[in-house]
Amino acid sequence: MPRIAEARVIVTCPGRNFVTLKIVTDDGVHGLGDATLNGREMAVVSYLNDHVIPTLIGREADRIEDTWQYLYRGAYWRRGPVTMTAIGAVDTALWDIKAKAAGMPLYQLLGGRSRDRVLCYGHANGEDVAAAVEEVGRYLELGYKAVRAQCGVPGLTGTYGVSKDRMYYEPASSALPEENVWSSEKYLNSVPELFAALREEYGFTPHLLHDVHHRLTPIEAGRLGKALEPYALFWMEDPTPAENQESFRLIRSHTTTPLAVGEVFNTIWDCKELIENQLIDYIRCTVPHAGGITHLRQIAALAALYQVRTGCHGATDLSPVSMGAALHFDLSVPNFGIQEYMRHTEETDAVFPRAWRFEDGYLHPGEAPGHGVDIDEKLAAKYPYRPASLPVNRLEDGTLWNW
Ligand code: CS2
Ligand code: MG
Repeated sequence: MPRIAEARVIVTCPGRNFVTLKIVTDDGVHGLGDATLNGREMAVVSYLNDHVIPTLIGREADRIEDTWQYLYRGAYWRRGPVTMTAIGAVDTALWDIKAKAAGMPLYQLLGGRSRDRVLCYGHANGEDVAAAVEEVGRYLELGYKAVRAQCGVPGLTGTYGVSKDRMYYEPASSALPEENVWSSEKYLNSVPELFAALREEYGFTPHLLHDVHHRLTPIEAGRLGKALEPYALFWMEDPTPAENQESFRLIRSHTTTPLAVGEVFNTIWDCKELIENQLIDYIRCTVPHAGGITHLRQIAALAALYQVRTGCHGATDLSPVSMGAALHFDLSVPNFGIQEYMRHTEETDAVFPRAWRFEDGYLHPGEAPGHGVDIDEKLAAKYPYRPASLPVNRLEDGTLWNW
């Protein structure tokens, strides 16, 4: 019965911050979990070091479910992004260890593959419609079958999802939050134009997606969804802040554009109402922030009852370890929909050697035992932590808004 001999947190910043939990068993097998929570990295580090790691040492490494219950129920203070990210990291590392000990790629332990490869979407953006259309074309040339498109809003200096660096979008930059200016009125007028131009240029074969990033009111979201219907989006993401889940009834009653929500959720309880009332089409929770593989599988099982499919968040603030774990989940889960895929920088790829690969618009987790992602600790040590915050948003009159 292997026991946990060592667990430690590795913080590295090869271009952006990543927090990785490494667990080692007394028979020398190690597993990794991603514990990165963008802009709140050190809170998770402290939670792991102060409250989780001391309880792990000496535990049986193969009791994944019991460890999950111990960390969730046993904490008394349940849920929340910091706690659930820490639990997610432990869970991922333990699944990695179990699969390595079995000599199998993780997806085999999750029931084997339900498909041959994992459809993914990339991020294209541009300062205006013409630039965004061109950029989507570049993604299609790279082989992507699905592309998320965002473009600048006339009259606003910069907005979510639009970056000067076409290859790597990174919203968390300055140590203190940057302030952006937002106008839903200006935005609402510009988005349908973008998708009309994209369908005109590329036809209806490529899947197109769009992220509203929590900014609209329910009735505005209904209006946007309706305006986008002729362009047959794969999904419209996070149209409103989803704390008010009841409001999705109103959005739904106005549009058949599919809805995707969940990147800021951390447990099945956040998803339950939206899923059970069939108010969304895709659930976007992901491995590190929703309590790991163990909990994400429960969310997917609930979603499957209602024809809701998965669409795991995969922004650059999720490390290659997360992506590895997500791809094993994606390959195995029956109700998979799509996987978000944003490229990491070369520095990040060098710190995290990996088995997963991109090919012709699809991802594959590879056949290495475990989740197939490791960390080069020597290289990681060369990139010390740099404080970085996500921006905040204000309306043109100065009112604080959702970023
Ligand atoms: C996003 C993210 O990928 C997405 O859909 O909404 O870029 C999100 O802004 C970041 O993960 C925040 O850390
Ligand atoms: Mg999003």
